[in-house]
Amino acid sequence: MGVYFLLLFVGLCWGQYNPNTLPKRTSIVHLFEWRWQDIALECERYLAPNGFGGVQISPPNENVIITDPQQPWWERYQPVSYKLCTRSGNETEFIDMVTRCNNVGVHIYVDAVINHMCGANAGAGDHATCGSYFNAKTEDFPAVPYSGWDFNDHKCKSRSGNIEDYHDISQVRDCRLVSLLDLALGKDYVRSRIAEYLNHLIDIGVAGFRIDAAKHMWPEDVKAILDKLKDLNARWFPAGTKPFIYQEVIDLGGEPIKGSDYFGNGRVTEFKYGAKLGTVIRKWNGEKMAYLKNWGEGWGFVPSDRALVFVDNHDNQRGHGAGGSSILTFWDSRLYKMASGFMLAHPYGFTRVMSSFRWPRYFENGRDINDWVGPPSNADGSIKPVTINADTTCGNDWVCEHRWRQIKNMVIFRNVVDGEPFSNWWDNGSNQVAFGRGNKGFIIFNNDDWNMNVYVQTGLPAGTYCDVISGQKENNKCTGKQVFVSGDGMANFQINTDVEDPFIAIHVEAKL
Ligand code: QV4
Ligand code: CA
Repeated sequence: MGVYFLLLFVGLCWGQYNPNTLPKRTSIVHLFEWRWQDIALECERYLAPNGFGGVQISPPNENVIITDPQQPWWERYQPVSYKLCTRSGNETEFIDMVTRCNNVGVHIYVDAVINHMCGANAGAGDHATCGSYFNAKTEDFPAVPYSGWDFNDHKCKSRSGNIEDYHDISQVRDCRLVSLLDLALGKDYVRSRIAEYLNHLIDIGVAGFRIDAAKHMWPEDVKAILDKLKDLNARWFPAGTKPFIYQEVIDLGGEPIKGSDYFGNGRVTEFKYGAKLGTVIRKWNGEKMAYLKNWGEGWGFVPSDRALVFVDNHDNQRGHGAGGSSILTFWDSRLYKMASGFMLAHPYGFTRVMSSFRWPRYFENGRDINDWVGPPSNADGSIKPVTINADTTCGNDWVCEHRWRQIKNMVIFRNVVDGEPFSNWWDNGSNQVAFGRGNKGFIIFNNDDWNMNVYVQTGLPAGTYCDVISGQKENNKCTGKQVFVSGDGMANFQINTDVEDPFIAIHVEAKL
């Protein structure tokens, strides 16, 4: 009996840090701006068969419709109510997506925008994705309902009412982030409306939440909301399972608010990860891959089991949020695949793969003035479906990085090596590096400007392995390079600088 209670206790106390994916499914993908019906299809036809653990979806609650500029992607970060209708779909389609994805073992993680409502300048009327009336000026949101009493105006001490100084902890929490009406999360009434919204999603079957703009909420207010949440729906999750919580806290250092302030609630997004990895792979500021030997906490990141990591996200892939110009995105595809390969092979953190849409970037004075452009859409504003081409890529300007062979195969690699230690590190003192994961997998990079031809210890059993970067194992044949590992675990790797992808990855499930 004692063991049972111990397991229950362990389950209870660390529940919210546990991503709640099925065993050996170790990544989620952010299907940014996808429609619910397309996500349901992708779960069944692609994500489940390829071992993705879940999907982060765009905010599913009613948002303001902005016409200047024309329906920017960021209008979805301006709530009008907690009704489940947006350009991605209505409540029926949302329920269908969660049910179908859960039924194939791919879980749903909701982007929860709970720090604020719409911008102060969003006007009044029913220009919202569910047609609900609201009045930003009078802070009237009858579809929740919220009134002027439910916002932080009296608590904010800044001159403009907006956050003016990120070194003033109270301003960051109690004033408006770029004029977004700041909810009074200190009030039980507001906490209860938000908990009602999140519990409605839990009843439908979601597995957890990205807490948007967590830095702008007092950790104890977030905790008070989380304490009101139900356990996950027992139709798909073991009894007593807590929702997975990962909080968006941009902490690159230099501000009083730290990611660790939020550990009591769940994991946090580690933005240093993508910023530093981009700098190393671009070989900027004298950085080189040999320095990645102590990657993770050794680089000042939060503890691995409190980290949600990513190469880029929907903000910093377009110059919003944090990370600056070092962030690698699909626009830098060759380096992006290397960074994604490194992230997915390395044991640090829980990994999220970005899946984007293409937009007409247009730089003026070094800034992309089209950074606002929303998802591919029709003349009536409806979002275009995700079409799948014969070569498995996506059409209609959906980038589908998660379907790129190199990235999809590294998601599988991470599943195969799950639980195995970081091992057999090798480097040439410059930008040729390699490491293994126990006796299950091995990866090697050549990011130098000269060819590589080395013999290194892989830690793998003898045999012939298919490189899952240049190809994969199909019908017991390698469609790309082959690697021969000898009885002592040694293998020869040749990577010329002109190859499509200057890295090789092998694992025991891609062995002939
Ligand atoms: C502008 C001015 C304001 C002015 C206001 C009113 O900047 O100073 O007061 O007009 O005249 C959009 C516009 C922004 C506009 C604002 C309000 O871009 O120019 O303010 O609306 O009208 C996304 C976008 C924002 C966007 C916001 C709301 O990135 O540009 O603002 O949605 O539509 C910090 C936070 C971090 C945040 C990051 C972007 O610590 O939490 O900034 N990241 C999250 C999300 C992000 C989202 C929000 C938070 C807000 O990842 O996508 O912002 O929910 O680092
Ligand atoms: Ca706030």
